[in-house]
Amino acid sequence: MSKPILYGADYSVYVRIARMALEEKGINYELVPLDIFAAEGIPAWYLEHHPFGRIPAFEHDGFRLFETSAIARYVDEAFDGPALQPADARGRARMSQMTGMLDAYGYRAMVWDVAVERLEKAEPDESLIAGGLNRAEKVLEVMTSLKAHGPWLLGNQPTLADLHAAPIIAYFIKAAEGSDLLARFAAIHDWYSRMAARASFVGTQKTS
Ligand SMILES: N[C@@H](CCC(=O)N[C@@H](CS)C(=O)NCC(=O)O)C(=O)O
Repeated sequence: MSKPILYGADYSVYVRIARMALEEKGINYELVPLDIFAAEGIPAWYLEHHPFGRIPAFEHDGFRLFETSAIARYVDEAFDGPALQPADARGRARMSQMTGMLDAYGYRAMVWDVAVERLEKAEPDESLIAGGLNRAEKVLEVMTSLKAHGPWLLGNQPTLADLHAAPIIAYFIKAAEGSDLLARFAAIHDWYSRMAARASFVGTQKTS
């Protein structure tokens, strides 16, 4: 079988989630650079890989996928390496609940409304940041209540839920407000410190 290809950029939270899954499985893959925010726009050929023009997109032996959760699940199930999904139905349901919650309520609030707004805008919109922090607080509360006993979100085994959450939190805490808020949620703060030490996290940091 050929080497899987991931299209994307190292600044992207979602590309990092997919890359962390590939790294955790020990898969040799190719990252084809695709800058979604390039001044010249999205190349037309890429829309055949991702009709909505987002990153990442994935390809393996002619099998194409977009949507990070689908990519991560395929990576886990189609390749050898440590299992990244719980063996039991409730564990897998909890994992999907966590990743779905992060997509629906966490990503925009934490990454765009707080971190990007605070760090990349010449004149940040304070009301957007305040609203984002409110929604982020709720997400952290719910993560705390859903977190199982043990070092990882679902217990003793790292799963796709951990790989989904860590890059979102990493971006969020680039902003001081994000870092301060995370510090108030001890269980998630400690979990994040463990994630930040994993080779898959360290090896997928943005390089430039
Ligand atoms: N639902 C998509 C979300 C992917 C996504 O939003 N990626 C961001 C980068 S982290 C992107 O491509 N943004 C470009 C845009 O919003 O136009 C997935 O799970 O892969």
